Amino acid sequence: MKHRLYYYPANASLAPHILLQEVGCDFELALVDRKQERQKSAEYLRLNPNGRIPVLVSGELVLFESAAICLYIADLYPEARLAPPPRTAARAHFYKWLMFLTNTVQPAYMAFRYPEHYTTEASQHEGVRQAAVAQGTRAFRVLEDALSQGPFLLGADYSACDAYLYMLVWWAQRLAEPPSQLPNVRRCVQHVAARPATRRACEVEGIELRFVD
Ligand SMILES: N[C@@H](CCC(=O)N[C@@H](CS)C(=O)NCC(=O)O)C(=O)O
Repeated sequence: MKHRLYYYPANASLAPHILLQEVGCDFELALVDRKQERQKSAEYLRLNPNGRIPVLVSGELVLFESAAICLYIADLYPEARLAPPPRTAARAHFYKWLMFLTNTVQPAYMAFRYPEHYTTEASQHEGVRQAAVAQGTRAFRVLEDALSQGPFLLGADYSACDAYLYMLVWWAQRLAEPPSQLPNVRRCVQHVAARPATRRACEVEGIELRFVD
């Protein structure tokens, strides 16, 4: 089955893109030009009524939410071992980390990056930003501890969670004290950056392959 990933460079499409590269399946990328606000076009809103990137189209299936797309790819290509087998403790931890990344870390970053979405008062933007940074810092401390054995979130085995973490840490380079300064987080994203699939995804998107050293 051929997949089509609607993307914009370095957006929330990056983690699903890395995973499509990992599994080596037949897929194509469709650029959603954010500069032209194409994510709000009637055509795109039919795919994702939220007007957000990414969307994956696989035959009849139209899927939004980056983490859901990652889970779908991991399940569709079990031979790529992007997730532990279902009904195991490792699989439960895999769910936990992916949900933590998408429910806690990603919204904190979004509040830092787009405080105007979290308050109607321009005078409160800085406060929203500071609270978001504090929340992100707490979350990354939890990840840093979890990565103490490492190098990946599930220990020795790479999984879709690590691609997701790579995307978030890539974004977070904008912070004054980015999480890539945390030694275990850095080791993890370095391992992800060293994977040919990550290199290809960054190359194709025309974005920097971060954390190569
Ligand atoms: N929870 C969604 C969030 C997606 C999201 O925020 N996408 C951003 C790009 S990183 C976007 O499309 N922003 C454009 C907009 O909001 O108009 C996901 O993970 O898929």
